[in-house]
Amino acid sequence: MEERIGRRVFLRKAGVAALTLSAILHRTSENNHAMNGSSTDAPRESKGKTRRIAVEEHWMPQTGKPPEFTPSINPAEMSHVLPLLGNFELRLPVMEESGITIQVIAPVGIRVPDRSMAVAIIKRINDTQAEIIGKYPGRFAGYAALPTVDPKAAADELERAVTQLGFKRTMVFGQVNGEYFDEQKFWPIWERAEGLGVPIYLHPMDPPSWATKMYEGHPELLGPGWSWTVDTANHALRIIGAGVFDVFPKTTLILGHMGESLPYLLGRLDEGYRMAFKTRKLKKLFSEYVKENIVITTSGRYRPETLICAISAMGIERVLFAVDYPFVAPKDAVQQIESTPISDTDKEKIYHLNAERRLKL
Ligand code: GRE
Ligand code: ZN
Repeated sequence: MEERIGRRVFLRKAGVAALTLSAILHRTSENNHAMNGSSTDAPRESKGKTRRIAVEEHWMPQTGKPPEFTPSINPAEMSHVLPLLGNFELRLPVMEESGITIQVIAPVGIRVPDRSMAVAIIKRINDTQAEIIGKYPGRFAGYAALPTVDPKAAADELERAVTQLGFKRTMVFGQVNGEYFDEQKFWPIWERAEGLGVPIYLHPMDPPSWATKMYEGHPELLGPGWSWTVDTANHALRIIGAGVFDVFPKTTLILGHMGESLPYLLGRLDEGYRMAFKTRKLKKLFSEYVKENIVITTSGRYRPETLICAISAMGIERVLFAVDYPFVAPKDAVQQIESTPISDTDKEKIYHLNAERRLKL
């Protein structure tokens, strides 16, 4: 209820935001242009023809205060995107502009470390997300948020979200209180996800405070560019190394940001594992788990050569389109795919066919 009132007030205030929307997006494109030297024109020729399903898109309940989800990001740097997180009226025309049919959404950075509050907060967020999705038929689908700090309750909330709210997938935001999901205490989540047949999207977030020692004196390495990638890739490798996919072989892990660089490392990971152990305890090679239990998405800003590597390493069936809205502008994300020399058939797989199958859309 509070959220609904909050959103209405926010929408009224968004009259101002609407005026600045094109300035906001223009600025985002300009930044991208400066960084990549890529063209920012939307690819008009394929607009309207291809279904485009973007699978790592964010929203945030409007609390009236700036989100505190990550101390590694300067809120001032994010001031042009943060107002977009809670506003669904503004995002529809932006989706339209880039031919994005459906956004699969998750609340950004939801990791509640306090066990006594987590279940109630997460349930409310999932219910609010279901309400939002219900308001815009056919335009949004959702990931279940989970109170990961309480694994048994998280498994139950996953089941509730899948069976009652229709979220046939979940997104979790990294370690909680310094504990990673390879640990046996979290296995009820893997077990339930496998039983329900739903994939788990492992989204980056800040590493635990003890891990930031290795970035000491280098705040420029914190956040999406590096420390999140390192933490998430390491987390995925811990999950493989712990044998989670041997015990729950039907689970699918989704990694954003081009697989958090794992597709680049396949041969090296197998070689390292061979050198580290005389006798292997895993049933398969690391590269086999990556290619059989992981699918990746194009969220974030990358170059065409990165996408080519990802497709070559993972196979075209395991690469899904994502924008990471509002942190990336949809037209830049589409441009990223359009400027990659791949066939139209492959683009169809990336834009929607793979997502329809993997995310049960
Ligand atoms: C993300 O969701 O991946 C993200 C954020 C904040 C900043 C950058 C970013 O949540 O990629
Ligand atoms: Zn994201």
